[in-house]
Amino acid sequence: MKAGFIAVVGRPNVGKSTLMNKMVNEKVAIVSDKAGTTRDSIKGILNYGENQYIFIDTPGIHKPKHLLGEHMTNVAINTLKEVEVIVFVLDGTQEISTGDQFVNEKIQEATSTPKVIVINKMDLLSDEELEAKMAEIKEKLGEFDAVVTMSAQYSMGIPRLLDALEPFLEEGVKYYPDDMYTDMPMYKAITEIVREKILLKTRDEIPHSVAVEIVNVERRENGKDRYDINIYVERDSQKGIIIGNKGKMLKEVGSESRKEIEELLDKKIYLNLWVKVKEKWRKKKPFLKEMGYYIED
Ligand SMILES: Nc1nc2c(ncn2[C@@H]2O[C@H](COP(=O)(O)OP(=O)(O)O)[C@@H](O)[C@H]2O)c(=O)[nH]1
Ligand SMILES: [Mg+2]
Repeated sequence: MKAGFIAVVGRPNVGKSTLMNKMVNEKVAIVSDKAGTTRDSIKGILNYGENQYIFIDTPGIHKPKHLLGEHMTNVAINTLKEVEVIVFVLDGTQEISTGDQFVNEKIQEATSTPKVIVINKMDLLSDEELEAKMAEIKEKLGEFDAVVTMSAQYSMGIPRLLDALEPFLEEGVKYYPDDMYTDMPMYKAITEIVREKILLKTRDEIPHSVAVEIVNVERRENGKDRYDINIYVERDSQKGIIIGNKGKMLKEVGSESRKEIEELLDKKIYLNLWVKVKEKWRKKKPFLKEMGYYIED
């Protein structure tokens, strides 16, 4: 019996959350094509044979531009200190960038922690391109304890990654019960579902400007529970976009979210969504704290 914590890090959009979800075979983290989708570190737990792998999905590491970004990069970097092994994810379709090198600098600071590199999105790469990527890694990033090629999206390379991580797990421990696949609280899972539906339907600044909060839950003995959820944006124009023409967008977000929340809770609910403007909330400490985003160092 072995177990261990595994930090999944990389720059935004390389496929970290997809990878963690596929490793644990559950939808734990939300995924979209927008950088900055993951704002907190989220654990996904896999029991495999006798062993327990605890993956920690993290926000993308990048040079922060506002308090929320600072929180996100801090969350990722702090995670590095508490793990048995680091998985550094690269998007194999893109040249190794200064963004990847910035991540590499941060993980190299955890000198004694083993590091495995994942070349993700191999579904889009030829064998020659993979070979070239290996050489580019050696040249630009240095040596790693293992290099694994994967397609998280198409579940290719999962056993390879599990095998590569196994030597770094700790003997004789287990941290979570067998039926637990995440430590994310239910209220967080619910707000993340709503945020994902919005991210999938919007673009430009809007995905980054959205925060979601449950403001009231009414339990009803003989009927559906009622959830009131606030969606915060930074400007009136963004509010208009999320509500949509005659409320169409908000209605879609509502019905898609409700279905997924009902699956999660295994019961029917009423879902009421309200869109509110909170100017520049990403720069305001008290609001970030209220939303659970801000951490003191
Ligand atoms: N083609 C391809 N796309 C992927 C793969 N893994 C992730 N993606 C896509 O890349 C985007 C970013 O994924 P996400 O997991 O949110 O990245 P994160 O920001 O690193 O957590 C999404 O649109 C995913 O569907 C992969 O193996 N192949
Ligand atoms: Mg993510």
